Amino acid sequence: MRNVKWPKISLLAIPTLFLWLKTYIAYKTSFSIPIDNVTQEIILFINPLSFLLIVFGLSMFLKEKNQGRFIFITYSLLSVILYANVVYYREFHDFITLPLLFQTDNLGDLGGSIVTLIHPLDFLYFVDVVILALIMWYKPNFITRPFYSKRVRRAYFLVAFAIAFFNLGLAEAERPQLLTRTFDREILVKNIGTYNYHLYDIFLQSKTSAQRALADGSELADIENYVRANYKEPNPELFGAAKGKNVIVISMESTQSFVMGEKINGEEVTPFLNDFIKDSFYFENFYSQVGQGKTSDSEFLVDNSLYPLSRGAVFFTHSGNEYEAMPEILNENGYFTASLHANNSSFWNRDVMYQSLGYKRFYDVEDYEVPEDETTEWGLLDIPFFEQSIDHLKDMPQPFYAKFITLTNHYPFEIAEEYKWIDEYDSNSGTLNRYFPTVRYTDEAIKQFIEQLKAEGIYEDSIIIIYGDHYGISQNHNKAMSQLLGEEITPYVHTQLQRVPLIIHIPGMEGKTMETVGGQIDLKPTLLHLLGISTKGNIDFGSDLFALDRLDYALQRDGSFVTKDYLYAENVCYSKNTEEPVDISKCQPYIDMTAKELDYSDKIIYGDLLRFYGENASKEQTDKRSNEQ
Ligand code: GP9
Ligand code: MN
Repeated sequence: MRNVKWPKISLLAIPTLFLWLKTYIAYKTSFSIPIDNVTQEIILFINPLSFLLIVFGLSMFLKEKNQGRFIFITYSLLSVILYANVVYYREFHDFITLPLLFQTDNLGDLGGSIVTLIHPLDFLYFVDVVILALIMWYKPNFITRPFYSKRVRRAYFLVAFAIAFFNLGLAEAERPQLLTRTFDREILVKNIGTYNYHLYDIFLQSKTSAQRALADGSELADIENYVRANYKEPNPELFGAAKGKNVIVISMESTQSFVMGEKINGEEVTPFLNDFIKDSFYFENFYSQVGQGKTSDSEFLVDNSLYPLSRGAVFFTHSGNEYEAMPEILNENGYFTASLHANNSSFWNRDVMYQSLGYKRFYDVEDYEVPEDETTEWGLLDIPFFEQSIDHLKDMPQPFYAKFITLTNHYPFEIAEEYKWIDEYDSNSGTLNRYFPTVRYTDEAIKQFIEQLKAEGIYEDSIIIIYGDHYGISQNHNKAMSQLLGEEITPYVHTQLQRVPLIIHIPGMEGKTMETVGGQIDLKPTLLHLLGISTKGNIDFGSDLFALDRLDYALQRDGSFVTKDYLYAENVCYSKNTEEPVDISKCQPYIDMTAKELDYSDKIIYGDLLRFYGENASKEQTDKRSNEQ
C-alpha cells in the first residue's frame, strides 16, 4: 500500500473544484431555478467556473507564503456570500443586491425572522471550508504548490477567459439582451452565475451613483411628455366626492386577495372585510407592485405614483431625493399628515424618508405601550395598535391624512394560541398553514378599529382606504398554494397571486365591486381626485382608478404585467380568458410600454430629477439650465 502513487493535485485546483461543486449543489437544492432545456442546464453547471478560476488564479501572482492565506480567505468569503443568498432566498425568493447590505438598520430588528430561516443542516454549507483548512494546515502529499511561470499563468487565464466568453455566448444565445434587461435577477444568476452576478451588481451600483451627479434635468422633457400623454381626466361623478374628508389609509401587512372570501374548515378568513366591501368600492384586480423594499416600496408607490427600484429599497437608497408626494400635496391643501406604525422609526429608514415625503408626524413604537403579552416577535399586536391609535387620531387637527401600517400578519405568521380564532390550514407548508389565523386576527383588528371610529364620530367624516402591501406567501410555498387553490402555480397564476385587496369606503356612497385592473401606482391620483385635488401636471405614473377612459393595466417590477385581456409573465403572453399562451404580438405593445415606464420612473429616481421640476426647481438649478441654453 505504501507504494501507491496518489495523483498530485495543485493547491489551486482544490478550492476551485470544491466551490464550483458546492455552488452547483446550492443551485439545485437551495434555489429553485427553472431549467427548460439541456443548454440551460449546461449554462447553470459551468457558470461559477470562470469566476472561480480567475479569482483563485490571482493567487499565482502572490508570494508562496501568501498564496494559501489568500485562497482560504477568498474561499471563506465566497462561501459566506453563497450562504447569505441561500438564507435570503428562503424567504424572498430573490438574490441579495448591494443596496440591501447597507440596510443593516433593518437586520437588527429582523433578528427573530432570520433565525427561523436558518436550518440545522446548514452547517453542511461550511464543511468544505473546514476540509480546506485541514488540507492547508496538514499539507498532505498529494497537494503540490507548483511554481507558476509567466507562460503558465498566461495560458491559465486564457483558458479561464475563454470559459467566461463561452458561458456568456451560450447565455446570450439562450437569453438575448441578458444584461440590458436586468429586471429579473433569477435569470441573471441562472446565466452568469451567482458570483458574476454580484460583480455585475457592483457595476450597476456605481452606474446609478453616477447618474445623479450627471443629471441636469434635460431628461425630464421626454418623461413629462410621456406622463402627460397618459394622463386621464377624473370621473366627473367622483371628483371631489370626499372633499374635505379625513383620509384613513390602512396598509395590511402581507395580505393577498386570495384570502378574501376564503374559508378554512368552513370559517371565513376575513369575515369583517367580506362584509365591509359590500358598502365600499372593492377592486378585485388590484396588484401589489413592490420590489425588494416590500412594505416600504408599497408606501413609496402609494405616496408618489412612482415605481420602486429593481434593486434595494428606494426608502434607503434615495431618501434624500426631492419628491412631490401625497403628504406634501395634502399639507398644502390644509391637511395634517401622519403615519402610524408601532415599529422602530428607523425600520426601512422611515424616519428619514418620511421627512422627504412631507409627513408632519410619525407615531412610531415610542408612541405606544407595548406590554410583553400583547406582542409577536414583530412587536405590538394590531388590536392594541389600533386601540391606542384612536387617541392619537383624536389629537390630530382635522382634516387629517393618517396612514396605519399593520404588522401582526407578518412572516413567520406566529401568534399566541388565544388569538387564533380559526384553524390553521393543513399542508406541507407551515408558513401557509399559520398565515390564515394571523390574517383572521388582522381582520378582527380592523373591525374593532372601525367600531371605535364610529363611536368617536370620526367614521362619517372619513374616507377609508384599505390595501394589502404585498404577498405573504412566496413562491417557495407553491406546492401548498396549489393544494389550496386546486390548480398548478404557473407563471400566470403566480402573477395573479400578486393581487392584493383594495377597498375604498366613501361615506354615503354605495358599494360596488370593480373589475378595473390597476396597481398601487394608481392610488395617488385616485385619492387626490376623490378629494377634489387636480393632478394635472403631476409626474404620476399611475392614473385614477375611476377615470372613465382608463387603461386597464398593472405592471410588476420584473417586467411582467396584466391588462384587461392579457397577462405577460416569464416571456409568455397569456390570454386571460383561457389562461393559455397566445401569440406574443398580443402583448408586444405593452411589453414596450412596460419597459418605458420602468425606465422613465427609474431615471427620475436615479437622477433625482424632480429637483428640476415645478416649484422644486431651486433658483440655482434654474440658473444652471439657463446657462446651458
Ligand atoms: C416593518 C414592516 C414590515 O416596519 O413594515 O416590513 P416588510 O418586512 O413587510 O417589508
Ligand atoms: Mn410588509
